[in-house]
Amino acid sequence: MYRREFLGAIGAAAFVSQLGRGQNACPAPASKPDYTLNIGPVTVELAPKKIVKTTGFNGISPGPLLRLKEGKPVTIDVVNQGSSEELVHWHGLHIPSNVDGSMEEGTPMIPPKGCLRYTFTPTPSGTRWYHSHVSAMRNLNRGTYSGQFGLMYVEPANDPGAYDQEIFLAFREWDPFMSGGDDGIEVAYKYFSINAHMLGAGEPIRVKQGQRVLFRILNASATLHRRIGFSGHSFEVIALDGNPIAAPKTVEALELGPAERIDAIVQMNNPGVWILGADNDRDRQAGMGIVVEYADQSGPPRWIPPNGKWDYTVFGSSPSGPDPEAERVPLVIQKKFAGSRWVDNWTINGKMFPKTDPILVKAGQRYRLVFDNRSDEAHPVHLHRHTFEIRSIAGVATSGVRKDVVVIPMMSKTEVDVVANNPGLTLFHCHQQMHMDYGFMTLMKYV
Ligand SMILES: [Cu+2]
Repeated sequence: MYRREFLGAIGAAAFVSQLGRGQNACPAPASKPDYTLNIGPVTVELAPKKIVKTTGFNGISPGPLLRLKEGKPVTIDVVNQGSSEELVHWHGLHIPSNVDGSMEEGTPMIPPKGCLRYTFTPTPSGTRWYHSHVSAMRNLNRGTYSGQFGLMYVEPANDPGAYDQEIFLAFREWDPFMSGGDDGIEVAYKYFSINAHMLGAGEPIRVKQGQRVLFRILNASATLHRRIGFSGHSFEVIALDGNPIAAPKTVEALELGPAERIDAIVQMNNPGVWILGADNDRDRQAGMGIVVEYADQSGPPRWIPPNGKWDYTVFGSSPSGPDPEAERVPLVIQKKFAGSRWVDNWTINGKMFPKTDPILVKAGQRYRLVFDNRSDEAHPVHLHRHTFEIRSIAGVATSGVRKDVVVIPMMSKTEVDVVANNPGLTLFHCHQQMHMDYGFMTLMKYV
C-alpha cells in the first residue's frame, strides 16, 4: 500500500505514506530526515509509584527538545504507531498551511500505521513547541490532553547568549478526568509536574551563586492557566511566546495561559535550596515544582509565594504617533450553556465552528482583531502561522508586545494587530482544548 500527497507550496512539502509491516520511517523520499517522531504509547514515571500511561513521542513525554535553526530547512518524519489519526502542529512558526499541522488548514492527517514527512523552513526564532492538534471532544486521551507535546527552540542566526545555563521547563498536568455537574463539566487532573517529574522526584536544578540562568518556560496544559514563582528570586522577562521584548522587565510572578511561553533570566544571588513552581499550593504540593539547589547548600527546599500582578502592558511601551491604518475585525466571544452534565458550547459572533464566519483578509493589509470577551472566563486565544501585536487590554493601550497566544481577560475587550503576511488558510482558536473542541474556532482566509 502506498499513497502520495504532494501539496504545492513554496519551500515546503507534506508527504503521507502508508507503512508496511515492520517499517518505521517514511519510505520515500529516500533522504534521511533531520528528526523522526514516533507517536505511540508511553509510560511516564512522574515519581516512584506515580505512573501515567498516555500517548507520546519516541517513548517519552514530554517529547524530545527540537533545536532548529532559523532559515535552515528541516525535515521531520512523524510515524503514527497509534490507533487513531494524528498530526503535529509546530506552534508559533510562520510556515505553509499544508505543514502547519492543522487539518482545518489542509495539513493531511496521518493514518494509523502511516507516516508524514514535514519539510519547512523554521521562522521566526525563539521558544516554540509542538503538539497534537486533533479535536478530543470528550476523549481525554486525545489532543493536548495526551502526552503528545514537546518543546522546540528555533535558534536565531546570532544569539547573544548572555547566560550561564539554559533550562527548558514545561508545566504540565496528567491523568485528566471529567469533573463537575449541574453547572457544566470541566476537566480536572490527578498529577502535576514540571517536565516529566513531580516536585522532589527528579534531579534538582544545580546553580552557583552569581550565575545568570535562562529559563524557557511553557505552559503545556490542555486547559489550565498557571501562575509561577521562584522563591527568593525574581524573573527578568526577556521574551513572550519566544519574541523578544524591547525593554526587559523584572517581576516576581509569571502567568501563562495554555500554550504561552515566557523566557526569563534569573540572577542567582540568594544561596539556599528553593522551589520554583506553581503558586497554587494544592497543585505545587501535588507535584508542580522543581528544586533549585545552590552549590554547597543543603536542607529542605523552601517555598515563598510570589507577589505582583501579571500584566502584559508592563512589557510594552505607550503607543506613540498616529495609530497605524488597520481594518477592525470584531470578534464577540460568548458561552452557551448546553445543559447540566454537559460541556458548555462557545461561539464567535454567535456561531460555533465549523459554522463560524471566516475572518477574510487581503495579503499585505493590517487588521485589528477586537476580542470582545462576554464570558466569565479568560481565554488563551491562538492565531496560527502569524505573530500579532497587542494593542490594548481592557482599555489600556500598549505596543511592542508580539505574541501568538494572548489571554483575553473575562468581560472585557482586547485588541491585537496582525499583518496578513503569510497567505494560506490560518486557524484561529482558543487553546483551551475543551473550548476549541466545542465551537471556539474559526479560519482566517486570504481573499
Ligand atoms: Cu477558551
